[in-house]
Amino acid sequence: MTTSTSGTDETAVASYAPSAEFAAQANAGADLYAAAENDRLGFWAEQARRLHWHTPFTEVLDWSDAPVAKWFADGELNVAYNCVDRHVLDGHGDQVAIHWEGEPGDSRDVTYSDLLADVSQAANTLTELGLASGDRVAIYMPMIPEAIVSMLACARLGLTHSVVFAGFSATALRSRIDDAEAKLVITTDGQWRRGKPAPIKDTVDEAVDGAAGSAFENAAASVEHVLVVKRTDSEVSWTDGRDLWWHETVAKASKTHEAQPFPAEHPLFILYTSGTTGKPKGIIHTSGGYLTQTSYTHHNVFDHKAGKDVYWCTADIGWVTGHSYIVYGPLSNRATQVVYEGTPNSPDEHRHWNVIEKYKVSIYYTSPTLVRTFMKWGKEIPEAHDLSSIRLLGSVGEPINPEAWRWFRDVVGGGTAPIVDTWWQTETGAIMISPLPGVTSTKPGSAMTPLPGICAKIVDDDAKPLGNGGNGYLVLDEPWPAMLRGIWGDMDRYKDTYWSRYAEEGWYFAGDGAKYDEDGALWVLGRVDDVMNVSGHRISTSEVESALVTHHSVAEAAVVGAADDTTGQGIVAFVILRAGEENTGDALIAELKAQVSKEISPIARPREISIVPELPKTRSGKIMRRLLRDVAEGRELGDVSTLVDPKVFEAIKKGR
Ligand code: 6R9
Repeated sequence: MTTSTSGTDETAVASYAPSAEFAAQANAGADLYAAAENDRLGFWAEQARRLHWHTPFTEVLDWSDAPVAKWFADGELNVAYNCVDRHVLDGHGDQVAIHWEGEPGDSRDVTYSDLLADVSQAANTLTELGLASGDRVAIYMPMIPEAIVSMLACARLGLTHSVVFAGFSATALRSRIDDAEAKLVITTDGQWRRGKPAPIKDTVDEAVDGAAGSAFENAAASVEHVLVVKRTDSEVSWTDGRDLWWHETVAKASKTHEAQPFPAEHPLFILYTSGTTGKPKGIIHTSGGYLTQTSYTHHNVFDHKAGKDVYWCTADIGWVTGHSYIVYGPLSNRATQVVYEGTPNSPDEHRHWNVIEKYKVSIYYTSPTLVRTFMKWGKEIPEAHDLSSIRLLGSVGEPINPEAWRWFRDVVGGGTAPIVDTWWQTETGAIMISPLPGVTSTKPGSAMTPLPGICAKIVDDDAKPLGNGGNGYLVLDEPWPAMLRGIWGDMDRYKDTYWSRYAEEGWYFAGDGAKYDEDGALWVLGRVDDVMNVSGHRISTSEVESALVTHHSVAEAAVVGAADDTTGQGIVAFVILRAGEENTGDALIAELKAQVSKEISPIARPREISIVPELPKTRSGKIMRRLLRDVAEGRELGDVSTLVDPKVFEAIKKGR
């Protein structure tokens, strides 16, 4: 329902109020903001009591060792017990935890009782292998239930997992194994990708063995065992004594295991951020605070109702979104969720909509880049399906342009589903800025407001807080339960990266630009290095991209600031056309430039626009603007190793 139009600048947009019907049944009401404001730490203590504590905490926050926080430090809990055992003990063992869809069309339902048996078996095996609390385990697996079981088995034993996205190279895997000194690697023989098995164990062998002349000459010193799930029945090479089959070990172990409590600050996982330069950063998360905030946000932001909703987060467990919103948040809330192994166009572009119809998915959480891909494929595809089960949509990963937001709501959400645009980071561990779906009137493209209990500010270079209309840097000015506790093995880098910019104030520097519009809604504008400066005007790449995709011919756009003698930076855009749209060359380019002038202002008019068939993306779906900047400035390309398909550049250069 469109209720109001506000403002006169480029963010002048209609806002969408929650329907009375949705608001009446929502988990979270406006009182949540008041409660958190009134007594922030008391509020978090109450949220922490969503969990089962073996030893209740008496202390909420200890910030005396800032910037390393301790939350609920004298409490003890077991994360896996909270995600599995207690639901079974509460009588919900027969509820489906995971509706798993394999890419080739096989499927499996895993109930909470099944999950408890599986996690217990894995925990017993890991114990037999000599692993003990505090040891690190690398997980390099496709999206199969055993990946989730492995994470939970580690959590159960106090082992710290490091999940490495299964699309990463042997070199990337090895550097993460070495950095964390992992004793065990859990993997599969292969994975299904677009109807074909692709090897995985081979990559693990290459990483763990090393070889003369490769990036790593010697075998990984820390790795004692490699545990292998059979998924594709592919031929693999085998190292006796080191390698073990899951079906010969885990599947034969005892199905009972008693979970022991661990202190709230026990490390739960390390997750390496896809750093584009330098050594990857191993972001450390701990147990009690992390589980509190993932559980709280999953319940309130997604309005999740245990036993009723069918939830689907389309992320991969190799990313933080998979950790927090496939594994820990949803399972702590006794969700029934879909886990899908493959790509969205396998066997065809109907796959997601078929899955939604099959399981009657009610909450669907995905990324703007996937929404834009669906737009490119055409709305006839989702329109051929009954998507009426969907009652809430979520977006994460980058700013969602208003055009994609409206398409998502209209075509996928039946014109009524609220959209939660959730801003957060690997470092924040859980959602920080987002609408509450029964409370907030949302504006397409804005993440709106910090959640109850979360404090954020937009400030300028001199730490001056900005008001409505202000455009500056996003900082988090109070500690939060799921915050990172450091960078593995490099606390100086932790302090330097996040806490040195506003050291005096003691604020966390998020690295994102943001602004408040005249109604006080918060717009995340993208990484600070994605904010261009043209003739002294700060213009965000995502704003120009949004303007471009409002043109009916454009499916997706990426914008970079390229060095310009006169204006400092000039705006260079790369656009992909929608299927069936004709490329009329100069005429179309002139139209697109005019469109941006009209939507934003003539100062945002791109200097150059290239029509290209693809955009370079990382495996997590982020556009690599750094590389586009290289193209725009006529430089040799930088490091392309994190790209899905390095060959896209041949096509991009032809388009120029
Ligand atoms: C969860 C995740 C973090 C960076 C973050 C920001 C961008 C994420 C966003 C968003 C605008 C949103 N980002 N969500 N920007 N609106 N709703 O994506 O973590 O991979 O660490 O990336 O992603 O730039 O700083 P991560």
